[in-house]
Amino acid sequence: MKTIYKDILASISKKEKGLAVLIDPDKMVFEKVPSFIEKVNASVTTHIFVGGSTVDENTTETLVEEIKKYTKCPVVLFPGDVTQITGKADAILFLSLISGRNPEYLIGKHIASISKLEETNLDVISTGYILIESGKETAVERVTGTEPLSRANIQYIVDTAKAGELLGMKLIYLEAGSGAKLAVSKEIISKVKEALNIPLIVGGGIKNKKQIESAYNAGVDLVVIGTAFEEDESFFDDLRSPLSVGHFPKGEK
Ligand code: 1GP
Repeated sequence: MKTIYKDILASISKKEKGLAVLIDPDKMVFEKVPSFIEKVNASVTTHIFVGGSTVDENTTETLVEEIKKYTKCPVVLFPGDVTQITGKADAILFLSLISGRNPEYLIGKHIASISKLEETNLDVISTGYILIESGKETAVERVTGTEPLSRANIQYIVDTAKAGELLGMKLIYLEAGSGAKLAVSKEIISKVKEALNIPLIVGGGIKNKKQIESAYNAGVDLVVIGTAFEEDESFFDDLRSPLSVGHFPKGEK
């Protein structure tokens, strides 16, 4: 069994921060994997997340195998669907969309995934996934048929995150949605962090170093970025030198 979650906790206890690059199997051109991963390796990236809202069956497994040839970074599945589960990765965010009221995304897909998951050695990380309003409709909203939480009602977001923790979830992920117009605000992050005793992940609409640092300063433990790297790989050049905070060490192969 891999120890990705334990490693995250150990890094947090040393006040280190994580940066995950999200690769969508639907958007990544297979031939570009070696050069893309070379940039990931030269940057402060600590994790590679793989997943998307709609992905063809088997594409994820082939992509994960290819990525693993070139990096020591742990590969964590961030699945939009049961078909994206593969034992070739190191861990999986076992996401329950606790901001929504669609039973399929709260528990249904989880039950459907068990036979597949039990064939793997993935580190299964129970994650409270909270979608937050971000200025326009996002794929998560469309695919799951759920409403995001209002940005203005911070106490409700805090209570949702805390309920996730008290239900035994090991991580909370505040999601503005891929390509979000507005990233999750500093105010929301700091209030949620204050209430939690488990690690906090934030993603959606984060496009530059300043936004990453601002999220860290507000209390995020791990930032997730996808679109900004898809649109411009030179963003990795800004992330070669250490940011204002230390980063988790990369994993061992
Ligand atoms: C989406 O949080 C991730 O699920 C990343 O979002 O693509 O906007 O970076 P971006």
